[in-house]
Amino acid sequence: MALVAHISDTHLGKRQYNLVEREEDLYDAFREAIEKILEEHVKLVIHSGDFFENPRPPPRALLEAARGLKLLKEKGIIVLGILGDHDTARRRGEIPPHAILEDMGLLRVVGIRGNLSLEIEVDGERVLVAGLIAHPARYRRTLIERMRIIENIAGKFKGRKILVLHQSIKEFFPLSYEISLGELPKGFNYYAMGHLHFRASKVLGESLLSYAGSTEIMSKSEIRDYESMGKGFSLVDLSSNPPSLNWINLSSIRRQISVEVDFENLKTALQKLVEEAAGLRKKPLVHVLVKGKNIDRPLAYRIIRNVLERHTLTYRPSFEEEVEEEEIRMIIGEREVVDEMAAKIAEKILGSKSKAMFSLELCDLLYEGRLEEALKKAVEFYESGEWSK
Ligand SMILES: [Mn+2]
Repeated sequence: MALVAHISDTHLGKRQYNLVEREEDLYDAFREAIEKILEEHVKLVIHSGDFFENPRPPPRALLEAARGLKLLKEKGIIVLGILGDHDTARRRGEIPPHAILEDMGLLRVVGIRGNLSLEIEVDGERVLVAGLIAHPARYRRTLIERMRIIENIAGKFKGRKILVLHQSIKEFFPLSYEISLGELPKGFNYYAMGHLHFRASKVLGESLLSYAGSTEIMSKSEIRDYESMGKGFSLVDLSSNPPSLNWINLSSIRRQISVEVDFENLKTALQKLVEEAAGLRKKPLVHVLVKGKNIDRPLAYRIIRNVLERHTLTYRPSFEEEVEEEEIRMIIGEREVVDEMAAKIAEKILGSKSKAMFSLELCDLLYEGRLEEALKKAVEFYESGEWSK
């Protein structure tokens, strides 16, 4: 067996910004990925979790999944998957959507019901695929225990071995993680990772680890990575040590453009953006951060709407008010002065005294780790109706 397609975080059923077009975009990306997988003559497809956005996906998402997987099955391609944090059933007695696909013979799930591994035959060769359901950080100890069990299973198996996980690894995402590289079970040829939405890979001696990344831009924070790395799935050749990796890009992905513009240049900057985006297959989604002093927001909204409305799927404006230099210098002073200045600045940015007071009190409470009180305060503020003023 040589080629394996590794796909992840397809999030079918997700509807970004509650736009039906964005739900469609994710189906488009999935369909294109299936088409491209078929072109590559792979025999095995690994899905490393978050197949669906939610454990109760809309029927449309299930239909898209079933149709895609059926095309693979017709070509004799085996599909194996694990559950991610998004599509794991959360209530007792509830089954994950994957169970339907499994029942139809379209997908085999590892990492649930005590099935931590599966031996399959690919091109006349025995292959071990082990995997675990996504474990949140609070179940780290269970995760580590289960990874040790998997390491034992792998130790007894002669042949190619793949481990599938849906976790964040410290070395790839130090901001939030459940495990570090050194804690992974040893002995696998390929570590097929899901959960982090960016593409990443690392050679570990004779083995290869890679995050396939998400198939579409699921949030604003993924734009930069998409621009530099593209998005799609991974093609892994297991015949060498370490295995080799090829990123396959999808072309159906909707561009998202994130710009920072000075209020004075708003119109010209947006016009230029529209010109540059004219050749795109799908209308882009634009995030605009308007910066400046005393921004005339109604005017800014008008300019943004006039220039972008017809040329974008949607636009997401946000504002950043510049703080006077004098005000910044004063902040480095007495506590009372600081509080007073902070209140002034917050009022300027948020547009009302009550919102400013609320935000500062909230900051204080959170800073001191008083989460319960902060939550109570937030609920009170929400219920008071002050937030919408
Ligand atoms: Mn995830």
